[in-house]
Amino acid sequence: MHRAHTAFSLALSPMAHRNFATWLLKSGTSQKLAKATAAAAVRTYNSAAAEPFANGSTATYVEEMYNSWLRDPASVHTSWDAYFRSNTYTSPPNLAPVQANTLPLTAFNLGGGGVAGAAPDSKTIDDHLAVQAIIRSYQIRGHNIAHLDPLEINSPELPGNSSTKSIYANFSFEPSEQDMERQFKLPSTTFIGGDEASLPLKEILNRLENVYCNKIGVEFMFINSLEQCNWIRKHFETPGVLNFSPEEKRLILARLTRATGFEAFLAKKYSSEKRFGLEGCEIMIPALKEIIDVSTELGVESVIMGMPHRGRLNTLANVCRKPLNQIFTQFAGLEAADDGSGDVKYHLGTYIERLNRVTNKNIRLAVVANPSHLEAVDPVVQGKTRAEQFYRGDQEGKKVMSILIHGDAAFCGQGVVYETMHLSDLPDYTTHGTIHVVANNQIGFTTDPRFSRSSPYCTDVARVVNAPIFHVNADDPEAVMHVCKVAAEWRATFHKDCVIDLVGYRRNGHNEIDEPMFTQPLMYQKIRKHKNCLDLYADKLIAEGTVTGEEVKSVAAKYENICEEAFALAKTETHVKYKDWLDSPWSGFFEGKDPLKVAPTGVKEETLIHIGNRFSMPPPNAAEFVIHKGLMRVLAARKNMVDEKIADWALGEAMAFGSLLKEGIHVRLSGQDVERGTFSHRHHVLHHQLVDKATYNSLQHMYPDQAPYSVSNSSLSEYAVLGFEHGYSMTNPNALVLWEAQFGDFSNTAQSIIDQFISSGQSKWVRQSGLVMLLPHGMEGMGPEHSSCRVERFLQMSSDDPDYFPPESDEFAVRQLHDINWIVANCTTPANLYHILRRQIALPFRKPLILCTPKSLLRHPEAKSPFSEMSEGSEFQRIIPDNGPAGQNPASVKKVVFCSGRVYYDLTKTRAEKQLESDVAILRVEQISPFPFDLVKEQANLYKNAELVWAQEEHKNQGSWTYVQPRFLTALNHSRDVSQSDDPMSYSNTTTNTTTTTTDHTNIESASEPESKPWLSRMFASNKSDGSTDGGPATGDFNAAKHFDLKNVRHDFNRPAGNAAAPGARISKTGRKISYTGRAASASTATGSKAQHIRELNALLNDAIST
Ligand SMILES: Cc1ncc(C[n+]2csc(CCOP(=O)(O)OP(=O)(O)O)c2C)c(N)n1
Ligand SMILES: [Mg+2]
Repeated sequence: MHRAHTAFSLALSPMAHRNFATWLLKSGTSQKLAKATAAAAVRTYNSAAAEPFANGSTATYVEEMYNSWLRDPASVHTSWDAYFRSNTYTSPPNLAPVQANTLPLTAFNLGGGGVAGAAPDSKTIDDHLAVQAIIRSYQIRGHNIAHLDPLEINSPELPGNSSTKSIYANFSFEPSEQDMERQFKLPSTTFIGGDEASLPLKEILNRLENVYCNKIGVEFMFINSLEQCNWIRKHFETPGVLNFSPEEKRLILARLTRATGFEAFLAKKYSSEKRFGLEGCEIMIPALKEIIDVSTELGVESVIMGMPHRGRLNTLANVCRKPLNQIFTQFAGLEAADDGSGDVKYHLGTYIERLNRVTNKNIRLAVVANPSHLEAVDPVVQGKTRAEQFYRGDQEGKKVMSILIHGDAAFCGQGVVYETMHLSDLPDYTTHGTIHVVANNQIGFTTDPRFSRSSPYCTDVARVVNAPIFHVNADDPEAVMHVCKVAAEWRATFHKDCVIDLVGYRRNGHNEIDEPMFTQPLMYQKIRKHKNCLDLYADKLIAEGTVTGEEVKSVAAKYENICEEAFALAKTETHVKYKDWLDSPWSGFFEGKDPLKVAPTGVKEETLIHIGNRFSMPPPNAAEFVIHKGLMRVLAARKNMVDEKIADWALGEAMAFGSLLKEGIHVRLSGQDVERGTFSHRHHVLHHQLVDKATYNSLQHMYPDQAPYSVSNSSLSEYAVLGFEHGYSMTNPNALVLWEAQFGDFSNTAQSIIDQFISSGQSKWVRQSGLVMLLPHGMEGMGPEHSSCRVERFLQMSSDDPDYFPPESDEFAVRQLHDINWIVANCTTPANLYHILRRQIALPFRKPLILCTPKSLLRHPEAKSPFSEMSEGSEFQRIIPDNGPAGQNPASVKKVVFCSGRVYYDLTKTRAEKQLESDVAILRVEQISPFPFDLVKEQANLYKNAELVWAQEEHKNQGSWTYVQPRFLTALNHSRDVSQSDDPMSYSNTTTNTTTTTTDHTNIESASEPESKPWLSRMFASNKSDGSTDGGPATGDFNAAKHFDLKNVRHDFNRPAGNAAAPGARISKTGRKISYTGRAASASTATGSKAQHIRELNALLNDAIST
C-alpha cells in the first residue's frame, strides 16, 4: 500500500491537470482548487503540501501504465521505467470499493445536456473528478485552515476574514448559481452524504467545511491504509456525529465545572504554591474521562497513564478520583511518615481501583510517578502497560491500555517521544495502541512555538508511525468529546497509536508565580480578555436551553463544598505517606516475608543437567529444522560442557534463566541484538536456514509448566528501551527483567532513566525494581568507545556511605542490600553470574542490579565454572578469595592484589609467568557495591603481613578505584577492635568536623552520648521516635523489626549529613593502607590504540604482580 501510495504521488501532477482541465476552466472551479491548495499552504510550515493528491482513477492510470510496462518496458516513459524497475511499486488495492450508497455515473442526468442512461460525456466525468478532487483536498488539507486556536493567534491569515465561508470567497471561486445547485455523485471515499448518493455542490462544500475546517482538524491522509482512512472519514464525515444529547451535554458541563473548580480552589487556598494549573486547557479533564469511559465500554479494565506537571493534580483528583484530602495534604509541607526522600506533589504517582460511574464497570487507573525530565516517563508507562497486558494474557491490548499526556513543547522537543513511538508496533514492545493527548497551550515555559520547533504542528512526530492526529480547539467541549470518542474507538478497532492535540492556551505563567507578560505580552493581552471555556460552554447551553443559569451555579457550588470538606480533613493530617502515592503496588509480595531471608540460589545438579541438555539441543522432533553449521558446533560444544559438568558464560546465564523459569519466574531479556548476543555467544533463538521466521528458542521449552521466556532484539534505542524495561520490571516482582546494552557505554544515552528512575526510584517513590542492566565492560583495545560501561558513574550514585562500616552479623550482606539503592557487580565466573541473577529473585525485596559483563571472557578457557559451584549449597560470592598456594599459606604472602572483573585473568597469568603464586594473592571483588566491608576486613586480616594493592585496568579516574578506596580504608580500620584504639581522634565527638581525619564510627555518635560506650552497642540502641535512645540489643544483635521500620532505618544507618572525612585525608589507624596500581587518569574511557593498550596493560600487570 505504501508503495502504491508513492506511485500515486508521482502520477499526480500530469494526471490531475489533464483530467480536471476542461471542467475547471469552464466553471472557474480551477481557481477554487488552486485557492484551496493555496489556503492549505497558509499555515506557514505546511508539510502536508507534499501529500498525495490522487484518487481512484489516478490509481487506475498508474496501474494501466504498470501493466503496460510489464508487457513492454519501452512502452512507458523512461522515468516510469526507472520507477517500476526500482521495485518500489506494487499494484494498488482497489482504491474505490463500491459503496452501498453509490450509483453508476450513468444514472445521473447531471444537467450538462446528457441523456439519462447514456454514457456520460467527458465533461461530466471531468466535473465529477474535480468534485472528488475538492473532497480529497479537504480531507488532506482541511486541518490547515481549521479554527483550532481559541486565541485565534495562529488561525490562517487569509485576506479578509477567516470564517470558513469567507475562505471560499477569498478563493475567488465564483461558481454560477447553477453550478452550486448541480447534483454530484459522491465518491466512495466520502461519507458526507449519509444515506444520500449525491448532493448539490453547495451542500458538499458546506459539509466539508463543517467537518474539516471548523473546530476539528483531522490529519490522517498520510496513513497507508485505505481501511483506516475510510474509518476516520466515516467517523468525522457522517452527518450528525457531532450531535450530543442534553444528558451528554450536562455531563460535559459537570466535568468541566469540576476541572475548573479544582484549579480555582487551589488558587484560592494556596495562592503562592506551584501547582502547574490547567487553566486554559481544563477540557483535558473531561477529555480524559471520555477516553476512559468509551474505552471501558469497549472492554478496557486498566488504564496506565503517564503525564507531566501540567494538570497533574487535577487529573489525580478528577480523573483518578484520588481522595482530595490526600492531594491537599501535599500542600501542607508535612513530614513523611515513611522512608524515602519523596518528591514534589506534581511528580507523584498513584494507583486507584474504582467503579466507573458512567459505564458501571470496575476500572484500575494508574498514573506513573515521573521525574522532572519531560517525556522520560513515556517508555516507562509503555513497559508497565506491556507487562500488565502480558500477565493478564491480554495479547491484543483489549483490557489494558496506556494514555500518554504531553506538553506541546516537550512532545516535539524530546527525542524520547520519537524513540517511544517507534516501539509502538514492534511485536515484543507494542502496547496495542496508545492514546496520546497533548495539552497544547501553545507555549513551553517562556518559548513560543516559532522558536521551539521546526514542524508545523507539535504533533508531527506521530506521523512517522502513521498515527492519525486529531487537532481540536480546546474551547469547543463537544468537538473535544467527539475527538476523544473517536480516538478511543480507533484504538479499540485498530490497536494503533493516535494523537489528540488539544489546542488551548495557558491562562497564567508557566507556574502560578511566573509573570507571562515579560515574554508573551501580546498573547497575554488576548488571554486576559478571553472568557474561560466553562463560561463559554455554560453560556452556550443556557442559550440553547439545555441548562439554566441556576443549575450551572449549583453544580459549581456543590463541587466547591466537596473541596472545602476535603480541605478541612486535610488539615487534621499530621504526616504525608509516600505509600499513598505508589503507582505499582505489589500486593502480597512483602506480606508475611522474613525481610532478611534470602532463598538459596543453588539448585539440584540434575536440574542443571536438564537445562544444559535442553539448551544444547536443536528442536526436538523437528528433523527438518535446518540449523547453521557453525551453530551446530556451538550446540555440540555446549553438550560437551554439560557432559563434563562445566559451564561457560552463556551456559551459566542459561542455567540462571532456565532454573528461574522452572520455578515459575518469568524472564524477559531485551536490548539490541540480544537474541544472538552482540558477541555471538548467546544464541537463544535458532533460525531455520531455509524457512523465514521459523525459529526455535530452547529456553521456552525447558519444562512443560515453566514460566514464559521472552528474549527480544529491540529497536536501536537505549533511552526508550531501558525505560520500557524499567516499567516492565515495576509491574511484577516475580519476574527477572534484563536489559542489555550493546556495549556498556551506550547506556549513557539512557542516562535520565538511570539517574531519575533506576538509581532513585525507591527513594523518591517507594517503588522497587529488580531490573538487571547487563553492560559489556572491559578494556580490550577496541578503541575509545566500546570499553567501559562507566562503572564509576553507577558507583558514584550508590547510596552506601564510604565511611561507615555497618554492624557485622550473619545477615550483613542482606542488610546491606536492603539499605542500598542498587547493586553494582562485575562477575568473573559463570557460576557467580548465575547466582547473582538468581539472587535478584531470591531476595525478599527488589533492587536494580548493574552488572558489568565481559566480552573476551565469554570464550575464555578459564572463565568456566563447574556445576558444583551452581548446585545446592553453593551461593553468590561477593569476594572470590585466592584458593591457590597464596590462599593456602597466607602468612607468607607478600602482596594482596584486589581487583574486579576481566583483569583478574591477566593478573593470574602474569603471576604464573613470574612464578609468584605463593607470594601474591589475587582477590576478586565481584560485588563492588554495596561494598563487602566484612569480607575485605576478613581477607585483610588473613594476609596480615601483606601489602595491599587495588589493580584495575580502567583509568584512575574511572573504574572502581574512587569508590573502593575510601571503603577499603573504612574496612581496614576495623581490622582491629577499634574500641580499644587509643587514638584520640577516633573517638572525638566533633561531629561537624569535615576536614580532619575521622573514622566512620565517630561520626555516627551524637554529642550527648558517653564516649566510653562501645560504638557498636550505641549503634543498636533503639532509637525512639522522639530521638532519645535506650539500651538496645548487644553488639551485632540486630533488631530486625526495628531495622525494617523504615523511619528508623534512616536514623540508624545513614550517617548524619556533612560529616564525611575529606577524601585523601583518611589515615588508617591500623597502619594498613591500599595503594593503586593501574593507568593514570584520562579523559577517554580507553587508550588510543591497541598497541598503547597492550603497553599500558603490561605495565599495570608488572606493577601489580611484583613483590
Ligand atoms: C527534559 C527537560 N528539559 C527541561 C525541563 C524544564 N521545563 C519544565 S516545564 C518546561 C516547558 C514545558 O513546555 P510544554 O511541554 O509545552 O508543557 P507546559 O508547561 O506548557 O504544559 C520546561 C522547559 C524539563 N522539565 N525537562
Ligand atoms: Mg506548553
